[in-house]
Amino acid sequence: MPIPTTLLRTVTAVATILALLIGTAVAQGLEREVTIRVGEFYFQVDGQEANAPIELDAVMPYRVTIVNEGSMLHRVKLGRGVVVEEGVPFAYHEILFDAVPLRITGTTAEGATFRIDTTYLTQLDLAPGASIEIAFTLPSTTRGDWEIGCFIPGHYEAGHHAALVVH
Ligand SMILES: [Cu+2]
Repeated sequence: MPIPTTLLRTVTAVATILALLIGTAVAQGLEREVTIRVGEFYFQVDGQEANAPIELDAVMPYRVTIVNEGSMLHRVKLGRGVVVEEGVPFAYHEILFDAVPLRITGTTAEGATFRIDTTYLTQLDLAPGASIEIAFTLPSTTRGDWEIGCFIPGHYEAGHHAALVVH
């Protein structure tokens, strides 16, 4: 017996509405967006104090935008265990974005755009006005205490670092 046309139309309409609802949920709910503003000498998420701990959840897709709104070059690293060379903080022993798939897109201070796909990121050099967006999902093994810091000579010592906690 053929399926009545009206029933078929109803089924199709319901399927279309479901597809639209699912599409909206994916677009709205999946990637969490966080903006970290950088300047002299702070990292700041909207609604938080400068250099307040930045909190992220593992196993959640993120799009983190890091913007240099200051007037100096900043060299941003995410990791833990500060390496000090000849009395100067130089880098982190352990790197947060090690073996983590990353999609990095950005705009240089001159307005040029770029995209890099990688699984390893040691540092971001951000000229004044530059903005970089990193899309990633941290694995559960990264849960714990980390740090975001700037390693332009003198900046880390001036307090240019903040705790970063992965839950
Ligand atoms: Cu800095």
